[in-house]
Amino acid sequence: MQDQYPSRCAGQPELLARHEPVARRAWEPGAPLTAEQIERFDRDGYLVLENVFSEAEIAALQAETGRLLSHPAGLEDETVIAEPDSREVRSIFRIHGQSRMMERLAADERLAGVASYLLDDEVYVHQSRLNYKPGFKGKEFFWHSDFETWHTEDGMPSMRCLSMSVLLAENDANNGPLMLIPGSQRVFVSCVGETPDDHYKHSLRKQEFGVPDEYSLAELAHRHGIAAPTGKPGTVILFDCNTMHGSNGNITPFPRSNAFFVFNAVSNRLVAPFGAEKPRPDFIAARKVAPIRPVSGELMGVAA
Ligand code: 6CS
Ligand code: FE
Repeated sequence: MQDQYPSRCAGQPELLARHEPVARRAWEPGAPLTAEQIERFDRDGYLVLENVFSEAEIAALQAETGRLLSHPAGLEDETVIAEPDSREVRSIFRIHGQSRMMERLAADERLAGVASYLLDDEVYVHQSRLNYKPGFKGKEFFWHSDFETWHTEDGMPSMRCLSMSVLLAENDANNGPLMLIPGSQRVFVSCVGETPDDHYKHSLRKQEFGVPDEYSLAELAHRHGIAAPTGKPGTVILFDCNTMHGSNGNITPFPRSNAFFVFNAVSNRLVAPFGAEKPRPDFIAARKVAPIRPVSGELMGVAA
């Protein structure tokens, strides 16, 4: 398969044009989003949906998140990732495979149904994770395009994939909210520097390869600006696989915990990595495609 997005193979970074549309389906009656929301996602590469989940659903998700965080021993060891300079939990991966409530959340029509519409295909979970960004100790996530990693290290062929971040705590201007460069989804920033073996063992704690150069980042930020959407628990921020994003450290006492679900189009299933010797493990890049049948109704365990 010809590599349309070569990265980590040249001595110089390059800005390449995107080959695929962002929103793959225009509005039509019965769509889960308004025409304006679809246009905004297509233009900016991200969209903020407020009040997607009820207070009762969020309370149940927060309790489940607390349970997972307080009993990491019950989880697959490799899925629990510590902060780079402490034993504080930074992320727990494959939550949809380790928690029935997170499995149900991933299949919810308010998430998977919306992703399936925008990607105009059935979807499956490529990756899921809880990012905690604990108070005082939550470290930054440097700027990056998820697709650059998922293409280069996981073998994701094209840009037909998106992430959904379900806010489980207040994400405000102070505690390290997600920052995005609107419009950056239309440019592929190829990175310099070969992929180290077993790169994920380091990159999930602090990514240093597959990150864009400062000149390209400055170019994109000057061209498009930087947005840092905030919101209360129950808000969903969805963003295209190639939208440049990152987040600052959290030096406030207030954690910024979010549940992320990455929905990939079934037609875009992984092939061999485009820029790494061997594929990354299944807990961060699912190779078994399990198409989701979106589920409606309140999250399990919340119903009265
Ligand atoms: O490598 C990955 O798949 C993970 N790394 C980052 C910084 N974002 C996407 C994903 O969680
Ligand atoms: Fe990311």
